[in-house]
Amino acid sequence: MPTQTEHVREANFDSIVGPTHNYAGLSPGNVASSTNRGEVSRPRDAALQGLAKMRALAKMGLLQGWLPPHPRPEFGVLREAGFTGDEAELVRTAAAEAPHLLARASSSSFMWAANAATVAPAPDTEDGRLHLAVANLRTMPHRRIEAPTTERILRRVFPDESRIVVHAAVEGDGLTDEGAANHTRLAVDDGPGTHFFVYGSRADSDVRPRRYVARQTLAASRAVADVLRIPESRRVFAQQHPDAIDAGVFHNDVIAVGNERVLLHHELAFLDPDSVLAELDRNLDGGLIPIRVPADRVSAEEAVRSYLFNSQLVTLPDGSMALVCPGECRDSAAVSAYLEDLVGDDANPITAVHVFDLRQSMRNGGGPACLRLRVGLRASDEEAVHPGCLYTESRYERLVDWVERWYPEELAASDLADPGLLVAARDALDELEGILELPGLYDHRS
Ligand code: SUG
Repeated sequence: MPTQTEHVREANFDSIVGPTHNYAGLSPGNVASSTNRGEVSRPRDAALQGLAKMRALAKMGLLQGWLPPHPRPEFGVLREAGFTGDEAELVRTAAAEAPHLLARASSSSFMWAANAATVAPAPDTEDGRLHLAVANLRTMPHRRIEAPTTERILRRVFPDESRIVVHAAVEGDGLTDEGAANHTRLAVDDGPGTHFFVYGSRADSDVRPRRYVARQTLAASRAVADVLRIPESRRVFAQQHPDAIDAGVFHNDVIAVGNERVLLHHELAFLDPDSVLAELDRNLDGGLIPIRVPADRVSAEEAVRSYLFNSQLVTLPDGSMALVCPGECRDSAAVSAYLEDLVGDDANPITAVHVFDLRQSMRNGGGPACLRLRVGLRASDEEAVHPGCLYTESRYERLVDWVERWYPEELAASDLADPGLLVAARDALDELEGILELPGLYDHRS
């Protein structure tokens, strides 16, 4: 059996959706984003749906946190493109002359916290500290602007460098990294973690998708593993199946989800599933519980439509596991039938399914798992987290009230040029600094 290490409890940090959540169709290869391009969004519902999920998981006895939204629009995007003037003028001229740039600068895509960083809990790392590597998100122009703000936020949420280290995003040719969406920590009980990295392409191979872009490279996954100080022997790398990417699986977390020793995955998830699963099993000293979902039960297209694999797989306080699914899974006859069999099967520890309405996020290709960053904490690390970013019922109520007062009910693309939205978004964030006890967080706004 693997050696025992200190107990790691998983916390889920969900990002609070921003008031400019909208559907701009900015992510080719993400079917929902392209399909819903130009639709009117509902930012208030989006934020409340996210908060309701956080509350429900906290009530299940899980450790829950939240991350503050990024300020939007990101005026730097407009200034770099040559637009000038005060903020109201910037948005007005950008809306008239380059609406795609205004959409890029206004996106709430930081809300998918699984893409914020990759995380290695302290007992897994060479220096015994918890490490977070901010993702560079270089592939998509509207997402690559997130890294500096994500870094600033994470440094405030995890301020104690003696225990928790936040690293800037990796940089370099060919290093395109999407964070924890392509990473899974597996472990047998309190044994050491195995870090499983999934990439879409590698420089020395022509095997890559034909229709869409592969967002993560092997070189980036390796660089992230180095930054996180994960021992070589505890890293496993696997290539995503290019046909999956071409079916709309732009991140591994759209086709596989793992927790402890369980890896629930679609048969099309990996290019060479047999060798990947064998290597993971060896790394876990024979303890891996692989659950393979065959395409004749759930097709790759149905997996993308329902986001079955973008469920959160969590360990409940009694040691059993639950799957936290989006409502779209219930709407799918194939997925519902599969889930019923999964829960009824004693060969795996999954005993419950919880369903959430996350429609606003789902319409941009983000399910329950996208909305959260998993951070494995020892008891001593928990004390090192900024308390204002850990769930309490009273702070939850203040956040709901805050969203209800500040967030627009509906948002169309043309509304992004409204100076009233700018002012409201700014005032809202000023108030949020107080609620989360993060004074000065937004002082650096561009
Ligand atoms: O990067 N959608 C995000 C969804 C990210 C989901 N995250 C994980 N799978 N972990 C993306 O494609 C759409 C924005 C728009 O079209 O307006 C967007 O960015």
